[in-house]
Amino acid sequence: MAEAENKAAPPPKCLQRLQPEQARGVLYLLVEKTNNCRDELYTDELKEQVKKKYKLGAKECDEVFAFLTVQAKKEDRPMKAVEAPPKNPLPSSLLWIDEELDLDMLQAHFLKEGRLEINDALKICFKVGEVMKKEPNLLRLNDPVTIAGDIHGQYFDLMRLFHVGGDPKNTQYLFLGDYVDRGTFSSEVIFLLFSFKIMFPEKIWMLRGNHECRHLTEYFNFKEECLYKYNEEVYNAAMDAFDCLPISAVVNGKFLCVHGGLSPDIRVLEDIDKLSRFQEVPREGPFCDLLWADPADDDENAFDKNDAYKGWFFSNEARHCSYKFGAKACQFFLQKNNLTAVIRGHEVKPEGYEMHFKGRGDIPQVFTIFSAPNYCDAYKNKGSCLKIENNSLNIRQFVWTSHPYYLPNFMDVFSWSLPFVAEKVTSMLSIILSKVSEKGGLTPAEMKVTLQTQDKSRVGLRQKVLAVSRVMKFYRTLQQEQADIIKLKQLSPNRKLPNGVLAGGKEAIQAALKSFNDAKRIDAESEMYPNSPAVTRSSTMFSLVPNEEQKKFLESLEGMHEEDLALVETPSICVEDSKAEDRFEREESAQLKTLVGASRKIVKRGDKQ
Ligand SMILES: [Mn+2]
Repeated sequence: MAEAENKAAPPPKCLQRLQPEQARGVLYLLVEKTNNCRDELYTDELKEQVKKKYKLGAKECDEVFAFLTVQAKKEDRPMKAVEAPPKNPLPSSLLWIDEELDLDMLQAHFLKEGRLEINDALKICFKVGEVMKKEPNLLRLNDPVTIAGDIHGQYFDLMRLFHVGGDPKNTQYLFLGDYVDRGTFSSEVIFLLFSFKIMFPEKIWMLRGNHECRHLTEYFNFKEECLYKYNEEVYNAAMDAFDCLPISAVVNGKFLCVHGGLSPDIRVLEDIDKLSRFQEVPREGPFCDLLWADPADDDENAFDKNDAYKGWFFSNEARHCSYKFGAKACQFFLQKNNLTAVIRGHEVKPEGYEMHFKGRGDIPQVFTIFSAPNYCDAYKNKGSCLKIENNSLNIRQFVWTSHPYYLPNFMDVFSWSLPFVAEKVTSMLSIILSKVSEKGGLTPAEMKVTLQTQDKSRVGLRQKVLAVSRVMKFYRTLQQEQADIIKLKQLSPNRKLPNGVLAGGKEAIQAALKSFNDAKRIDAESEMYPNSPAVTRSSTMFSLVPNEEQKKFLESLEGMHEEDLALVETPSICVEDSKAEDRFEREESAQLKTLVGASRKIVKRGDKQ
């Protein structure tokens, strides 16, 4: 019905008799009388009023009402420059052409914040699962390929990534996982990427991140988003699809790509193939390590004669889970498997990327690539992607894109406004109580006396006044700092403010949001394995590899000179900041939005550039 109303455009002839002001008069009369509730526009009483006032016949009056209803809908949008999201899900007939997905249509529909029919969402999850089930644990790919790190529900930044990294219809992409949680457009991200995967199964490759599991999506906001925008069935279907994601890839036989990092239980690449991956990500073990591990910091690699395992594997305190892997472990693994470097995501970096373990030869053994700029709307970091072509590595950085606003955790406006209401209520209570208390005439001195005389009712009242005014102050801070608190809450998966921030008052709240490092410090808890006691791992070298072999490797390192290391085949590395991309938002994004309803162009499976 809404569709039909939207299309009813031509103004009725009789309206031409009315002056524009008169027509507006009718509209305002209607809006005022019906308290802006459009469903009540057609009351007989109102019709009589309008007929009389503007001297219209019954049929003419019907026409005017129909026309003005449409006008009223347009008029009641306070920000007219901001287009309203599509009211209805994208019809299946527009999404599918036979069994092919219209990717342009889908991309544009999501840009407008549109949704899918439940059945189509389920169908996409099921189909992508079927495609990925056939893939091995370790994909073997060749360049050219664009590698992207964490996306975390930042659909609008994903559009910019496509712009910087190449059109996914004719560019090979490898995604390192963490598509969902934290951001508020995770469903759009996975439905679009899944659709690309279905249409280009040999061009779009997706690995599993630690967030692609039930445990984390329940703790963070992806499940909530699914329930808000779709339903539980869709959430479960997405989880089943996640269980099918492969967990690693090798590019050119030289670059190992995973979400997290190395595991002491994986000494050769073939070990990865042996894992059973069609399940929830385990709490520990090699499968967990690939998705959770982090490279050690430089100071953690320093030589320590008291610790034989320094630089190998040790407990990952920041994650409460898995290991940190050091430069020695990494170099041993790369050498043993004839690899050049590990490429992984999993950690936000100010520049969008980081090169680790440059060591003596200045050859990085590990690259971190993070593709969610201004992570959680708070980190102010850049995003990046890594292009591998002819054994040269090209890192392209990009900045963040503005996106439509959701309150944290899909909170509704009523919950959001509670601090305002609460402040008013407590201030009223405070006034009432203090009036009563004044009548009682208690000064602090009297209070002492009263305490001694055990006048419980008066003391009780006084204490209530004090308690209420404390609560009032608390609500006032909440209300005054609302905007910043909301931002901070965005960093919090469980609607709680980080510990101690509120007690620190306005200064603490603003300081927390000032820089990358502050955001990271406040957000540290979110990087841990949630709702579960920390698992501490004792330091170790590779398991299943004779200690002799690893010790020999250490000795060989001691004897090596910088020149020897420099001889190791090294790729050329180039970093590019995409500052010239500012046109993107104005032109391309606007162009994308006009695509809905435009002529439909389908790029067929297997099409080359
Ligand atoms: Mn991660």
